[in-house]
Amino acid sequence: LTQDELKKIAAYKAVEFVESGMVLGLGTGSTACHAVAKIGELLQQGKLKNIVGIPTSKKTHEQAISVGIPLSDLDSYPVIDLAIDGADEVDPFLNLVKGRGGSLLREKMVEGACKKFVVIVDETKLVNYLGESKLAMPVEIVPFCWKFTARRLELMFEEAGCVAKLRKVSEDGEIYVTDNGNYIIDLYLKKDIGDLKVASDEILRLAGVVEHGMFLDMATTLIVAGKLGVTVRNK
Ligand code: DER
Repeated sequence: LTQDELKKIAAYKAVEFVESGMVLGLGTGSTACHAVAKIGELLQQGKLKNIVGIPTSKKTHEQAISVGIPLSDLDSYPVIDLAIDGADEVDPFLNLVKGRGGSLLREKMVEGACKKFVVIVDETKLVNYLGESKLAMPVEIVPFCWKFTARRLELMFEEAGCVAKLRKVSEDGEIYVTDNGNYIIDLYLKKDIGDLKVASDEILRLAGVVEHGMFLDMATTLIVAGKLGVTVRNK
């Protein structure tokens, strides 16, 4: 089974939790897009009815429209029944790293408004602690004096050997701009970031920071698709 097939298996399993009449948070990324497609298919077949989707990115907004999912937003639906989204890393306590696809702010807003947040991953996303993959820990910041903010973030996690990089669209140097008109600083840590809640609060206290990609104590259910099959685990 390819990684994409595993992502599809996890996504389809999560869609089994969807009931007619639900308001759904629609995630962003290569795993969540399978769930969005499946929901559209079930609506089209009449197996699901009266669904309202709350997209977590412009990209998901477009995909949802293309598959016929009626859409609305948090202003109209401040409480959401169920969100389905992927993750970049999942630790044993269902803490997540998200945002390597650039949508962390709207994802965190939508998923923070949900009664149930189902995370769908292939087994490669499982880690012993957040940051273990040594890949990017994204932080969305305002563009104003981004170098200042990047440097402050780097110094904040100096002991963990932190290097802060401004996310670019491509090597040619065009700066990546989020759906919200902000920049993303990717933090690369050589060592464990320590207490996640402490790190989270410290990052959010820095003026210029909008939000970060650690989703702590938010997920309620984890669906993992692996070589041995698919597992569902509630927090
Ligand atoms: O960027 C994001 O937040 C995505 O949801 C990411 O966490 C998972 O993306 P993937 O399903 O393409 O790996």
